[in-house]
Amino acid sequence: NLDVTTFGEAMAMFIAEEPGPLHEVSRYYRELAGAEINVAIGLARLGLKSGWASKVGDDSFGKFVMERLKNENVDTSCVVIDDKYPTGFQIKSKVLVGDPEVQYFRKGSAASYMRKEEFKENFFLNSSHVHLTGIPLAISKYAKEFASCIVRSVLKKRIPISFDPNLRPALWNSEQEMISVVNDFAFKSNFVLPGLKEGRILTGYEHPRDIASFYLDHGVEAVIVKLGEKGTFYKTSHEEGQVDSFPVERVVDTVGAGDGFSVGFISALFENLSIYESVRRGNAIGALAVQSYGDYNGYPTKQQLDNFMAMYTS
Ligand code: KDG
Repeated sequence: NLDVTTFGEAMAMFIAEEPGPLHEVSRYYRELAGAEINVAIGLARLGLKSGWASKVGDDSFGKFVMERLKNENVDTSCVVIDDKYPTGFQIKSKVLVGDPEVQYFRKGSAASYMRKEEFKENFFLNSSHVHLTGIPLAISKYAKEFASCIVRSVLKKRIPISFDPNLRPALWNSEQEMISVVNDFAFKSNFVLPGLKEGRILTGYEHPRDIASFYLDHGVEAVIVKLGEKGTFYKTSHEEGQVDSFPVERVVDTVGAGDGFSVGFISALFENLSIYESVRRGNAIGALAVQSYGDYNGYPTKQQLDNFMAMYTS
C-alpha cells in the first residue's frame, strides 16, 4: 500500500542553457517536468511511498520518464505505455530574474488519452492520501474524467485529498471554464493550496484570508495561500496565521517551488505535525526548490531537510 498517490502528465523538459527568447536559444539540456511527478518524487525522497498514475508514449521520452521515476523510487505500476500517442515535452527559457517562459508540445499527448476505462480504483483506494492538481483537468476531457473517477472513488473511503489549482490558462479554452472546473475539484478536497494570484483568479477576492474563507465555506478543511517570498498564509475553521519564507540566497528557477511546498506540507501530515509546522516545512522545500534549475532537483532528502530547517530554528 502506498502513502500518497497522484495522477497527471509527465513531460520531457528542455531548459535553455543561455538566456534569451526561446526561438533564439540554440542549446538546451533535458530534464523532467510535471507537477504531479514532482510531488511524487519529492515525497519519495523524504522516504514516503508514492505512486503516480498516467500514460506515456512508447518512445524515448516515455522511457526517460519511466527510468527517472524508477530511480526516484516512485511506484509506476499504474502507468500505461501507449504506442499510439507520444509523450509530450516542453521548452523553458533561462531567466536572470522572474519566471521563465514556457512553451508546451503536449496536445494529443499520451497522458491526455488516459481514459476512465483505464482507471484502477485500488491503486488510489489503497493509499492514505491523494494529491491532485488542476493541470489534468485542463489537458483533455479524458484526463478530466479520470480525475473525477479518482475523486468519486476516494471520497467514499474518506481518503484525504490535497489539491493544488496549478492554473495553466494556456491549456484552457476559457477562463470561465477554468475557474468553474478547478473550483469544483477544490471544493471536494480537504486541503487546497493556491498561489495568491491563482486564489484571486479563482475566488475574485483580493486578500489571502478572504480567499481561504471562500474555500472553507465550501467545506474545505484547510486552505494554504502561497505568497512567494512573503511566505504562506493558512486558515482552517479554528486557526489561521502566516508563516515567513526561508531566506534564499539566489533564485534561479521558480518553477517547481509550489510542488515542493506540497511535498513538505503533505509529508508533515504523515507525521501529524501542526498546521503551522506543516506550512513551515512546505516553505522550506519551496526555498530549496527555487535555488536550483529544474523542477525538483532542489528537493531534499529527510536529512537535508532537517539540516536546512535546523539552521533557521532558534
Ligand atoms: O509545477 C511545475 C509544472 O508547471 C511543470 O513541471 C510543468 O506540469 C507542468 C505543467 O503542466 O505546467
